[in-house]
Amino acid sequence: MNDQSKATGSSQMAGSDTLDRANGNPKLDQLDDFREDATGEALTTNTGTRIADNQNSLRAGERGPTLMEDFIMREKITHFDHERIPERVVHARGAAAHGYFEVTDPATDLTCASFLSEAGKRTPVFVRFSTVQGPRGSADTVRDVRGFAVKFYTDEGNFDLVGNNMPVFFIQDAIKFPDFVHAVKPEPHNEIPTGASAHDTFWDFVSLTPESAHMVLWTMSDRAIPIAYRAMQGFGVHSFRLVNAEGQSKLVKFHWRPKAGVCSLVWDEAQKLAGKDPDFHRRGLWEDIERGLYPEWELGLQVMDEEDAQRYGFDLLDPTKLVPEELVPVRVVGRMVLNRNPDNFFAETEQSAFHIGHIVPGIDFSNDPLLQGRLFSYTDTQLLRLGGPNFNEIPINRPLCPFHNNQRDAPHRQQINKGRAAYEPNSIDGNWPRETPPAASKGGFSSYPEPLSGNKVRVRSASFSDHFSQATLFWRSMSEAEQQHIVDAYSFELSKVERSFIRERQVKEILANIDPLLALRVAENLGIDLDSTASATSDDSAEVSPALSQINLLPGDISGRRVAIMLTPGCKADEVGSLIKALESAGAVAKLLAPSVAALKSSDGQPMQPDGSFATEPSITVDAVFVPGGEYVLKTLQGDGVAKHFLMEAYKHLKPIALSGEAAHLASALGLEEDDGLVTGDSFDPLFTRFENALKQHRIWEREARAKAIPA
Ligand code: HDE
Repeated sequence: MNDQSKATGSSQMAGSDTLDRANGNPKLDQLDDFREDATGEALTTNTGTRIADNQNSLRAGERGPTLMEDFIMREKITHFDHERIPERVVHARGAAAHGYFEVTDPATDLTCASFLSEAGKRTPVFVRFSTVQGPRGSADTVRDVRGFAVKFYTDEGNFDLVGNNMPVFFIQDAIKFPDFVHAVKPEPHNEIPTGASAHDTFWDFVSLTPESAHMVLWTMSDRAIPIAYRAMQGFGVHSFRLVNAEGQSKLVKFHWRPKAGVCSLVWDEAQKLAGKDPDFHRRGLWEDIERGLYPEWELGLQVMDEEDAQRYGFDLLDPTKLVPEELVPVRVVGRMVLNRNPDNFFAETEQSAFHIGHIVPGIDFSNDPLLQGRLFSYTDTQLLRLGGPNFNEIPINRPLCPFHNNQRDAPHRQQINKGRAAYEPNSIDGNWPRETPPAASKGGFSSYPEPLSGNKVRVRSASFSDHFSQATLFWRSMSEAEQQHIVDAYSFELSKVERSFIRERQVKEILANIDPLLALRVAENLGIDLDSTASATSDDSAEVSPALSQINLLPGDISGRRVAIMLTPGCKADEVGSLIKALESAGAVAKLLAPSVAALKSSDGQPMQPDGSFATEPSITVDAVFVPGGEYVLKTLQGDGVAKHFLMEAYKHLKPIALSGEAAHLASALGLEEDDGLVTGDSFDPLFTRFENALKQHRIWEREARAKAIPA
């Protein structure tokens, strides 16, 4: 039950027989199950002493000083004072959910990992999504990479696939990570900006670091402002290694493909949401799961032979490169469904500790130098954040399969280890727990015996030196609208950079190397003179990868889309009924909105209860708008500035809008030109079909140039 329905639930109960008359609270059997641990139980201290008074501290006289002796107050406040743990140094802002992974096509030819071995086999998962730059309390919708960390609780131990929603990274070597993070984080003198990369230190660093060009381009694209976690792809980024029962190894890239397709916000929406609903993504995830609209992804693998590591014109160990799907297709092996919200944010989401080094037999690492550095960092950071080496005993991190070893003690130890032999070999306890030799099935983990040789050096391989070809590929693969958004994003971000030499360096030394026209378009917006390249044109024969464009990644249905239904007094009850039914049967969410949350009377004289008002649920929180016909629809909406703004803003943000019956006049009254997405009509079925078709496209891109004239 979400907070909203909880609140409604209790207000409905007020004054009814369900009240416990003695104290005005709902009766025990009417309570939701959040406190099943303590419902009907006495309030006590942490050591179990029942508390008689939780309202007043112990005083010397009614108006006298508080006494040190008040162990109840001191215990309570001491615990409160220590409630926070250090937030994650990156990826601090996040939300998570439980679910399962199910094998659809076993990968036994590639790996002996048992969780990928049998069709239909299910493994519980916990998945945390995050932004990178902002602190715990920052907004969800900022321009940033999104973390996509999956913990598989397999029957052979935990496997953490700690990825992002973009397939490449900013740097090639872990030793540059602190520099990169210091540059992107809020600037140290004034801790500004929160949740944004539009500032001097970020652009200073990336303009001096050409290896970041490809990833920065991704972060200037629509991928950096996803509409929902459920609508993001996920990538393991590095090449990993899969090892089968015969000991054969392949390099592999992990892909998560969302069933909901890949869709984004528009920039104006993202910025407004950061203020009006900073919890937009976590709320969406939570509500979808509570509604039973479970987010779902396919897990895919791109499989490459090790001998081909440099065959593709780039190095498979270089994390600033992706493998185009046209070159190596993605083989789908399973699906992941998120179907349960956490019970407690802190205990689960905040205390979850992901680690790229949590792997199981059948999976192994490559020599990607970024991956290698991460193998050190993730345990190290938990020691500080979770206060010692026992963080894997915290319920959310604990494996579901048995685990035994001779590690003992340290802060916050949960297990009470029995016996005297905490060492191996031992003869006191029969030498248990013992090693398991590697074997085809249920064997112990053994590293792939990759032959290695070489001098001890600090060098970057020459095969890592092409920083621009794949950035060009990405740029060239975008649709016209996507390219325009990229130009707009660079122009916006660089306009916020105070130092002109940093802006110029980014345009002249980075963008010009990606594509001369990209550089030119951004330069024009910034007033930078690009004389030498002014006549430059893009190379139209350059390669493209259609799989990189979101336009090609739409789901083909409207499942999960949120549709605002603008109710007005006298609106046609039968039409609203048909609309809700049609949306629900397509898996979409109907949101009944009205001038206020007070019930209003529809055409049949019956009260209709809105879910929210135009002000509390602004158009930026929905994907499309439907205005049913009705006697007073024009009068009501035209006389309501918030409602007018709602419609105009939805139009500006390229959303499908249906104006039914009398409501059709709103188009001309508000100066909104009809197009494929602004549909009007008197008859419900054809109107809904046109509306649904427009919604399948998600946005009406052909409207974009025209919509610019509408005030933000
Ligand atoms: Fe991380 N990263 N990272 N990272 N990362 C952390 O671990 C680090 C990198 C990613 O939801 C930290 O527990 C280094 C790439 C995600 O809890 C820390 C390097 C990718 C999350 C850390 C990288 C990621 C983290 C901070 C360069 C995509 C959130 C708190 C060598 C493939 C996990 C923590 C969650 C979190 C270090 C680069 C993804 C400090 C040193 C590349 C999704 O350990």
